[in-house]
Amino acid sequence: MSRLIAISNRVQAAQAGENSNRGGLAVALSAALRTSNGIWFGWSGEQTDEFSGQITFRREAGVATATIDLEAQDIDEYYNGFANRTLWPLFHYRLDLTEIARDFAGGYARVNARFANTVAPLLEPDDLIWVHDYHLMPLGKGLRDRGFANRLGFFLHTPWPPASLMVSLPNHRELVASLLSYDVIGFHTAEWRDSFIDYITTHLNARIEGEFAHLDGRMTRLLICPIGLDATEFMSAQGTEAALQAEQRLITSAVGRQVIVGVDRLDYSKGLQERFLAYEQLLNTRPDLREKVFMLQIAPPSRGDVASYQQIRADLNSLSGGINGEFASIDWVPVRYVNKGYAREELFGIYRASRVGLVTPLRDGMNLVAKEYVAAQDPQDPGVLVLSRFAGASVQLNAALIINPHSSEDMADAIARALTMPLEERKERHAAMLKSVIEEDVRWWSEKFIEALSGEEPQESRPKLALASSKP
Ligand code: GDG
Repeated sequence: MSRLIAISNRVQAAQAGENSNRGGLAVALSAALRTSNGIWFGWSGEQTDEFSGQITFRREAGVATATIDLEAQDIDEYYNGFANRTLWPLFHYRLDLTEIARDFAGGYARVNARFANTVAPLLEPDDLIWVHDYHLMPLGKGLRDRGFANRLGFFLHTPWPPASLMVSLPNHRELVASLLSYDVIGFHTAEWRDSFIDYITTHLNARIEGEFAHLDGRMTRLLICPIGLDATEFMSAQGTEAALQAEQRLITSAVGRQVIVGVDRLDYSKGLQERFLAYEQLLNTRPDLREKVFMLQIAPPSRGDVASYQQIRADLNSLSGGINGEFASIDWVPVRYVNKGYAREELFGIYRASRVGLVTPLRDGMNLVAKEYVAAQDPQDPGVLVLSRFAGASVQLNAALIINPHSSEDMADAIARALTMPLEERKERHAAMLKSVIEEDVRWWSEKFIEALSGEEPQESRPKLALASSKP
């Protein structure tokens, strides 16, 4: 069996059942790495005065990790710069927030080269190499240029933007062409994959045959592979002290009111302002619901070094204050807005105590919170998921109430409908979604990707490939 080498911006090995803030990705990759005796390589999250390429080897949760420290300039230009101020907004269709700067592009190229140089001595010819996310798109080409012929895979956790937005990146052709050095590229949904195909056929003259893209004699499989939840691990929170306590605490403090919950990293892609405005719309148009519901928004801050994140924090403080100022009474606070994180078991209890789960991103590669909300419900008395049509999760969780997050009216109507939905309909919708959450879980996802990375071809493309290879 080949060894798996996972490479991502940050390294976060984790054990199933471990009570931490690390999500399913860390647990699934760790499991695959343990089985294959692999290594997880990436940035330690630490800063060093001068980059030395020195690798720190550890064993965390039974996984071999290899990490490097980065210089302040790397962190500024690569991580806070090109990754989080250029690519993240661009890939979430926010051209208005996309900052184009040569320093950023330079830092991105430099750090990707540093990753390639430092990981290279660890690689053996049979290793399967799986690179994660927009931070490391050129890494595959970097390894090819250094002579590696290994199977190389890349998984994009975000959406792929329309070609008309992608071209606003000065080096777009070079960057996207570099992705075709990988043998497999994974996307959450057909929409993101098709958007990628549109770009590479229009701007690179790539050719598509079945699931494969062909360019300059290389071929890359474009795989739709939606990430799942570590459902077994997450659902094992049921009945634990921490989950029960959190559930009970929320129910007691609700004094008979229905809870509408949102849990999101504080990020402009998650549509939080729009969600608050929709809730305000609900309170305005449905006075009968006032004092009968409240919204709990958990939003741990992220990427606080980036100005647009400071801005969204200020906007939400002001929106939640405004709504509470307008509607609160002496014993009712309509919005509970909490800027801190909770342990996963507590989150389970919080989801379970909530009648409505609001997941309303403006754009989201997948969105695992939607799957967590479904997994935490009592199947005999489940809550209702209100889900944005612009989240990748809406493909699998199409039994949710699917909304347009740009319309306050649409969202307010869906929340009102969720609050009054009859038990039978709630159970039916929930059962359909739970099936997908359990069957297409994070292990299913990593196995599907690794199978493709190992070179197993899709059934339907075999005859086509045979034909192609018989041509002179
Ligand atoms: C990217 C893509 C894609 C949040 N608050 C707390 C907490 N969280 C956890 C959630 C969930 C995770 O963070 C967030 O995952 P998402 O999938 O919603 O979003 P991103 O962080 O933007 O992730 C996304 C994902 O990659 C995987 O491919 O789905 O589309 O943007 O697990 O529960 N966890 C804890 N306390 C909190 O307060 N413990």
